[in-house]
Order: sequence, then structure tokens, then C-alpha cells
Amino acid sequence: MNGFRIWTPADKWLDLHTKRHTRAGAKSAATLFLAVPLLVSMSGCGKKTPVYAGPPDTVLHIVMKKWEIVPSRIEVPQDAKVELIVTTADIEHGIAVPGLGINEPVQPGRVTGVRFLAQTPGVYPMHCSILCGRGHDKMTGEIVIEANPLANAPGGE
Ligand SMILES: [Cu+2]
Repeated sequence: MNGFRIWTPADKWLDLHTKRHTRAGAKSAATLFLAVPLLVSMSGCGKKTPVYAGPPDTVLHIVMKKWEIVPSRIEVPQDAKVELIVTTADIEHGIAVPGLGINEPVQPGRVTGVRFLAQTPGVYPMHCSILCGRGHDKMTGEIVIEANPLANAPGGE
């Protein structure tokens, strides 16, 4: 490939080639080792979850089960301090709302609390983030943050 073969005895070339190859492989494996956790930690966290201080003023319950998220549509007013109380009715699932930077496992027998400030109006798709079986892809829904007409009015809050 690099001309080694023509000028060097075959066994010598093989030897060199193997060493080169091994070193390159080790290097790319190391790169992968570093890159994968970085990508994993970034996925779903492209956005930061908008947070708030103090107790929530809007508490909503979500049940994840084969193969749906109930309710599949959640509406909250802009500026609401939301807490989602998420449980699973069967096996482990995960609640992910990429647009809000949310991605948490939901384990049987446990309650997963997810807090966010409903900051920016819009429709935020949600889905199951843990591969849970053949109907996994059907586990979708959306969180809708309804615009508050007073929010952007002069002097309004
Ligand atoms: Cu799933």
C-alpha cells in the first residue's frame, strides 16, 4: 500500500505492517473509548433543562407501559413550574424529552421525578429512551407549552 512490499522481504513487511496496524487499532479504540461516553452524555442534553427554585406549581403524573405513554399529550402553561411524576406499569422504560434536556430512567417500583420550568412555548416530543421491546418505538407523546399572552406584554411578567 505504501510501497513497503516492493523493497522489503515479505515477512519483514508483514511484521512492520502488523505492528503499525496494531498501534493504529489501539489508538482508534482509545478514541472510541473516549468519544462514546462523551456522545452518550451529550445525547438528550443538547439543551439544558430549564430549572426553577422552590416547589412546583404544576404536578402531572405519567405512566409508561407496553407500549404507550399515558397521557401521550401534556399541556402546561408557559412559566409553569412543572414536576412530572413518572412511573412504569411493567418493565423499565425511560422518559426523554430532548427539547427540554430531559432523559431519565423509569424503573419498576420507583418514582422518577422530573422538574422543568415551562419557559419557551412550543411542542416538545417525548419518547421512551430505553429499548424495552418490540413496541418501544410506539412509546411517544408530546409536551405542549402553551404561550401565555401576558408573558411578553409590556410590564407583564
Ligand atoms: Cu422503550
